[in-house]
Amino acid sequence: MEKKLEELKKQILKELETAKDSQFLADLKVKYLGRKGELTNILKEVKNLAKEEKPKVGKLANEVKQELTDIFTKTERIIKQTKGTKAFDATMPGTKKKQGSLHPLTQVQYEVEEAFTKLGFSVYDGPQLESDFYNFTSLNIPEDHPARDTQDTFWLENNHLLRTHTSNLQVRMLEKHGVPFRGIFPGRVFRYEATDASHDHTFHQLEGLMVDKDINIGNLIAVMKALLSAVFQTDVDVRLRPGFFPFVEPGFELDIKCLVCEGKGCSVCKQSGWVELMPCGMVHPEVLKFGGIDPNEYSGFAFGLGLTRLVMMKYRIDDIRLLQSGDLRFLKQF
Ligand code: FA5
Repeated sequence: MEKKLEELKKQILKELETAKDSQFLADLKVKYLGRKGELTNILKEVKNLAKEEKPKVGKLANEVKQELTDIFTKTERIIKQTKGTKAFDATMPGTKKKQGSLHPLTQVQYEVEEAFTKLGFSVYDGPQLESDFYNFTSLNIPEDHPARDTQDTFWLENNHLLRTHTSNLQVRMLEKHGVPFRGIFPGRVFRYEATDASHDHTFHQLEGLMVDKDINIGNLIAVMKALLSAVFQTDVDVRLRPGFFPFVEPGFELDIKCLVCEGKGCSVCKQSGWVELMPCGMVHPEVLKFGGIDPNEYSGFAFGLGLTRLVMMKYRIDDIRLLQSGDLRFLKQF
């Protein structure tokens, strides 16, 4: 009987370890210590033992009962104290606080940066508040050139402005780093224009510039393709057509088939089925000269990716204004 008592005690203690709530504990108590409980039954058998065994076993049985009753009481108290809070278990993995997420623009910017870093490009930053010289003149857009009209912006009193494109960094980079040069410069740009589904007054571009000996259009197209497959991870329809920018010669417009409507026509692509994504071209000799580079020795390509438009295409966002709205219902989807 002593052995039986020891085994029963072990079993009860084991089951007590799993007790998480008062109801479970109460049921366990009835099962073992109740009127018809297993321990109570053993206690009842003591009276049938031989006379010389009775005192020893009876004492042990009462001790076990008392010990278990105390443990039940203690466990009940712990359960009540930790009610509503989880018992601390140092072996459990830590809990994570719900955090925000990166803005979709930042996510795509990082993807593009990674793709270009693999191609040997470095990532640079530069001023958003710019001089007339770097934003226009050094890009072969002198005062009174009609190309200025296509990029009206917010002017300050000292002939400075909020940059209209990331091309403002082309000459700055050549001046600072010289050649050979391979870099991208993502950032915010500003234009004084009416907004619609695909135009905002503040948006993001990502400029690319590569200048070295013997750079040609083949290099430019290879880099464009690498970029698009890194971002979309699948083939997308693009078209290349001639485009005019005073700082490239020849110049191209790279359009992407609108992924919001699959090319059928919508407000994002202005019913055309195509979205202007990435103008590009071979750097104009005048720009190289402004950067202190000899155009007879060096050539290069540049592109100005509309990063915000790229995000719209990637996530099929049908209104550009959502991206800067700060609306959490929109942002929580990314
Ligand atoms: C430029 O800004 C040139 N600096 C691009 C360039 C760089 C050409 C290097 C050649 C060599 P554009 O104004 O077209 O070009 O703008 C470039 C891209 O920015 C557009 O294709 C479009 O994707 C995006 N974009 C232009 N205006 C807006 C706008 N208001 N809202 C959102 N995206 C815009």
